[in-house]
Amino acid sequence: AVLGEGAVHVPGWLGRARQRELVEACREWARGPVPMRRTSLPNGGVMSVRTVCLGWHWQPYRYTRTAGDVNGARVAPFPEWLGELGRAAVDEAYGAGAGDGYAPDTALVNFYEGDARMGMHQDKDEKSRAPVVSLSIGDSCVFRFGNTRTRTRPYTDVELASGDLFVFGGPSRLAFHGVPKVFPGTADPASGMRAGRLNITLRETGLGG
Ligand code: MD5
Ligand code: FE
Repeated sequence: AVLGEGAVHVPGWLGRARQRELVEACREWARGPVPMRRTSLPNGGVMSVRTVCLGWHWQPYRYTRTAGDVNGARVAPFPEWLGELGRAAVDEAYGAGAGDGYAPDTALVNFYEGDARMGMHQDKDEKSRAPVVSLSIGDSCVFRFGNTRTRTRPYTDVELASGDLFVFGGPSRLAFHGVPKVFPGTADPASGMRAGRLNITLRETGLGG
């Protein structure tokens, strides 16, 4: 389904075996070298979502190679197979060949447990305007897809379920968006998730090196 120019939702794109592989990989990444943690914000707040990064470490509001706000360690490398998955995702959303040249160099893995949510925001810390590939596993959620001007209406609420792919490119790349609600206990155990929601985003930082 196309929600806006460049915003394409592909329900059930990841098969269950692929979901389980990704969950297993995320479990490993969550252990380190930089452990998955709630990100502290400059205003003193703490995000309810837990995050671990690959390739580049996101901290509000920049990308670094080391996690100065966690334990100072260098983040785990971004694996080549995840780049391949990203190119396949862009092909799926935009058509064969569209993923050629897509070269994500960072992944943000978000884990939503309990009442974890994500407020409306824009992803604008990347210098590249290449698409963001979003993969959801585990509990279903309400994803709020907004507009590029304000964090309020108009927006469209979509339910994202385990295995869903969403690609945000073109004008939608800078749309406000958030996750106002996760539905606990909706994860299919065959996804590899016992509880909670996992979201993996692939991005190009545009930082090079
Ligand atoms: C999530 N993560 O479900 C979402 C999926 C984040 C974040 O928002 O920043 O970690 S990514 C959704 C996204 C990315 C880029 C643009 C747009 C949505 N968009 O224009 O709507 O944990
Ligand atoms: Fe975001």
